[in-house]
Amino acid sequence: MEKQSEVVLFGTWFSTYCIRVALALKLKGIQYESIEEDLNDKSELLLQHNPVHKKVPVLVHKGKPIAESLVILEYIDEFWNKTPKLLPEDPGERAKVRFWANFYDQKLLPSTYPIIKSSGKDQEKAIEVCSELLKVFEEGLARDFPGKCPFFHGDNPGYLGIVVGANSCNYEAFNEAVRVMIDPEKHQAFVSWVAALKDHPLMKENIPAHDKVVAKIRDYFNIPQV
Ligand SMILES: N[C@@H](CCC(=O)N[C@@H](CS)C(=O)NCC(=O)O)C(=O)O
Repeated sequence: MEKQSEVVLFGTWFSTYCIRVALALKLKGIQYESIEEDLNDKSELLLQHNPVHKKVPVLVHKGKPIAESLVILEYIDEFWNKTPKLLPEDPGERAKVRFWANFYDQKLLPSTYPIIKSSGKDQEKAIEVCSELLKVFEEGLARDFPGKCPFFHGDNPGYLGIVVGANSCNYEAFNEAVRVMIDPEKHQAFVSWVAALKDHPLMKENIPAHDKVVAKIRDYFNIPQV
């Protein structure tokens, strides 16, 4: 077991990207110290550790900083190279998992922000754009991982489950704080995969509480309480 101070996570409790890293560390049973950053007044240490992006999360392991959540997840999986693994062993399977994690980060997740920030017709349009991308995601995952929940690796959430679940396990909080963003009728596959994730103890114990997330979304995006 690592000494506590050997692994330090600079983050904020509500950041999807930071939750990913916390989930991976918890899944692997790695002890770590958590430093809560104020994103409006970032610490000197954070800026030193991530001079390029100046963002959380940063994982500092034995004094070496690692930035960018997807890079950090791979580092954790490689350094603590014991079960449960996040990524599959087979290079072809690993490539597919990485491909869809990148699609999620580069396309799907950014498509949700215009929904939060708009209203009326613009919001309807933004929901359509997001839904089209979600369809591509669902169909691609069904094709690449036939007959199984693509968010699991064995009995546990894998790399993709952690990437997607850190945000999507809170989708009901977004529904409440903003509006229904994902139509459960149109996206039965996604909703059922997320339900399986939410049922896993890793997610049950570590995804922030619904009411706390609703309040934070309203505060962060200046959404008045209705
Ligand atoms: N691509 C980055 C995104 C990290 C990110 O956007 N972090 C946000 C918090 S959710 C942040 O630190 N924002 C502060 C800022 O932009 O100044 C990752 O995967 O780690």
